[in-house]
Amino acid sequence: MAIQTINTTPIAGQRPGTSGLRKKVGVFQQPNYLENFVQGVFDTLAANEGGLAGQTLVLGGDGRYHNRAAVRTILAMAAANGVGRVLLGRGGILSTPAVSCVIRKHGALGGIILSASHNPGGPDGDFGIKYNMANGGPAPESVTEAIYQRTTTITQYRISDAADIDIDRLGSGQVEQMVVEVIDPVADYAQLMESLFDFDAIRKLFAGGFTMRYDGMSAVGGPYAKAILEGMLGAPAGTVINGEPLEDFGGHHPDPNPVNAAQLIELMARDDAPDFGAASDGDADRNMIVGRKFDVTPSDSLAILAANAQVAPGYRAGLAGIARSMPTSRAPDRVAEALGIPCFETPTGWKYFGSLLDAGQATLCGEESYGTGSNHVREKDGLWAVLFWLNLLAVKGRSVQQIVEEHWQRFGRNYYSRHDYEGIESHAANVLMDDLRIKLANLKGQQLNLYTVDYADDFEYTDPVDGSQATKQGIRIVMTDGSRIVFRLSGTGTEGATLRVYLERYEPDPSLHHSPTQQALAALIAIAESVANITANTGRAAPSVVT
Ligand code: VG1
Ligand code: CO
Repeated sequence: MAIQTINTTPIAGQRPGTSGLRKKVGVFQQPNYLENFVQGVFDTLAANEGGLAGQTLVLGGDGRYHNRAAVRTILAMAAANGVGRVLLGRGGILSTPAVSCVIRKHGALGGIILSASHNPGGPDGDFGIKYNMANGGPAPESVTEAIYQRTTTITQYRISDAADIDIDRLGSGQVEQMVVEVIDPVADYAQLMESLFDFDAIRKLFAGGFTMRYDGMSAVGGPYAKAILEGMLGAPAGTVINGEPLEDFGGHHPDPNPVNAAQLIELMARDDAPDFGAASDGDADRNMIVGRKFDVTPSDSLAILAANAQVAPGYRAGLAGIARSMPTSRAPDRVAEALGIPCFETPTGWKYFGSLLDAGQATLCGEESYGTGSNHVREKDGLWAVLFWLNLLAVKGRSVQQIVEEHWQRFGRNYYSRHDYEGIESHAANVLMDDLRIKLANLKGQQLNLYTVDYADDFEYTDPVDGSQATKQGIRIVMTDGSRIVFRLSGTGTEGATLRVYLERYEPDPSLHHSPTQQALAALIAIAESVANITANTGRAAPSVVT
């Protein structure tokens, strides 16, 4: 057993994106690729936190291909870098919200999450790594940037050559001087959920014959959903489908939206559909909520949970505020107004919610990308949202569709859709965005189709708590009636570029709440095409995914 110091040279392109460093598996399998990045993390921590001795780190991932190999490397490097203790999910498994929960509960310095989240897995799929801080949340840009800078000058990394420990058996082991505790991936998380929601009411709901399907998408959410829904809450066996995490997610795209979770959507569209459907993504931080023959948009879901938060014991004391990412619909803003609490608008990515949650200024947060969460952890949390809905359904005794439609009647409906143009050529995507930026100045006051432009800008954000700034966070064209079009390039993809076009229109009149979404947004869709020349710039006549 010896600690080796290995010479290395910087590898280009290790700057983390919206949520960590994500690349094709083959890129991560290159010699020194993972090692350089991990050493960058440890060097940054050593510099910022005054050493790693005696510190605890949490480690786990979504079980995708390369997860186990990466766990072995990181354990050997953590030991060589003097980390005191690692809490490792059994089999290298921990969902993203569970990592956040375990960091907070055990007072860890931070955690390393191995996941490319909603991106496909397998030998030809994607892999990813991300560092989370002591609050349980994603490292802020100042830290991810320091890690990246470190990878550009790295000359050596440290690694132990000690024999591998058994990561599949609960209990303590040791690598060099470092203790490794292999923990049950579900236990701490399940306990936290039980403290937030009315499990008795949900048990009664299931006991009364309420039916549900939870699609684990062959990703990490399955074991959590099985333990909590079928184990603790008495839902019948078979409630969780695709519940075994597979290294390639069974070949599926573990992104819970109506396009990728087609099996669940088809089931929920049948006459004999279950009462409730839900799905989570690769690392179980996203959620999709579906009623019988009825999809709930993520923005509406956030607004509805906020409006009804008092049904859940964990939120009975009320909400301090709501936070949503800028492209998320303004449905939650109307709820915040009615509740007399602030609604914060942040850039895309969960890392921007952390300071508001830490400061007690926001309680619930969400993104249009099927992400919902609260101050219980510092990540979005798929199963948490599903349990919140179950708690709501149990208390209200109404169907999903009734709850959503009653919400629209009270607050109005924000028709909302996102159009993704995936895998387009990077240069073309940048040209499109640059052209739009040039046009911005002249859009104000212009009449476009049925709308008049109120203002158009490139979203900038100053964090109200710590004053940190983010620029170029999405181009938005806002109409005088509050309708909006937002253009952004994705920061999580691994091939070419992905253009996201977000469309929103507010409709106060309940008699007009039942149009098909794309039809209700047709005029805005036409404006987006004409202002950004999407077809000419991308060579695509239509988006590849519409949600
Ligand atoms: C996407 C979503 C964003 C989300 C991010 C991470 O980012 O739009 O809302 O926070 O994925 O989610 P982008 O940059 O591709 O638009 V996850 O579940 O992949 O960690
Ligand atoms: Co995710």
